[in-house]
Amino acid sequence: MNTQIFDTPEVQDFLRLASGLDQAGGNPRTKAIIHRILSDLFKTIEDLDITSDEYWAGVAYLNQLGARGEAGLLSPGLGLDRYFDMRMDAEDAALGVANGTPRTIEGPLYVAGAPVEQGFARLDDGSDANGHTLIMHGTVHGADGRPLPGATVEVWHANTKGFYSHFDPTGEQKPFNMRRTIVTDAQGRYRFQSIVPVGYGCPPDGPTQALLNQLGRHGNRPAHIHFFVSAQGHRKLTTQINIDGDPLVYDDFAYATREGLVPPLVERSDADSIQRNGLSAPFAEIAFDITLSALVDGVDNQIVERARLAA
Ligand code: MBD
Ligand code: FE
Repeated sequence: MNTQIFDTPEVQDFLRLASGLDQAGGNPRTKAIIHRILSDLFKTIEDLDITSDEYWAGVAYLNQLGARGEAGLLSPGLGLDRYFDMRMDAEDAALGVANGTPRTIEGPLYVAGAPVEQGFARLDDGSDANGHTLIMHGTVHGADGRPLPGATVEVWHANTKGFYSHFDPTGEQKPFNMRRTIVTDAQGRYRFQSIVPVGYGCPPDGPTQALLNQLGRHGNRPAHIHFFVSAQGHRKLTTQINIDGDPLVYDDFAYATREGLVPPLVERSDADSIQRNGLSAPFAEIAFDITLSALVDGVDNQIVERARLAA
């Protein structure tokens, strides 16, 4: 039987009561958001005739999600992070703001406080036995197209098991392995040596993967490298590049792949390239230039504040 009570004055009054709308204290914005979400949830329960058992399974699920620290992982998995990017893109389009390099989601695994290096950094500590050397480099350009000396390029990525330092369940990685902040040189260039990362997979026994299983979806990302790029007079860019050729480049559970963010990866095995990079074995090379967008009316109108680990 599908009980229909949502639209009664009794339920509508109850929603306002539960959301504190009849109280003088509290935060009006919180009240408005809770009133809307609670109303949508009540309506969903009625429309889909959600059972008590289903509801309490959901409550238990939220507790598991928090206990495992996976709320920030389910979020991109359900496309919410991508949705916020779509909204920022649309906001820019409406304002006539041009973006050079496309934004894409931050993800949950950034750590503040990485070592700062000038122009060049070695990201890996050489301990990943399966590591294939990667040389990545490019120029950071301003909104006017000119190179930007002194821009900061924060970069972070996974190892060959798809694990990030500070979040590695094996405990193998030292703090800030494969995390650096590189300051661009006088020509606006950044350059780093690291190893080619491998794609991330959600913890197979975790609540995010459990829900994805219910949706018939996988929980894997293609290999990728994250960036925050900041410079005077410009908006902070949050983006990633994918490793070209990864079979999941266009099948990312977190929906972060975008046109313009899959630069070619070139294998270099000639003696000259190896020597010029101070290496002793073949390596992969990625060239990737970055163009920032200008401040809007003198401010970064899209800066994102969120809880982030700092070490
Ligand atoms: C990641 O490495 C990541 O970038 C995202 C978005 C989600 C999970 C793991
Ligand atoms: Fe990532």
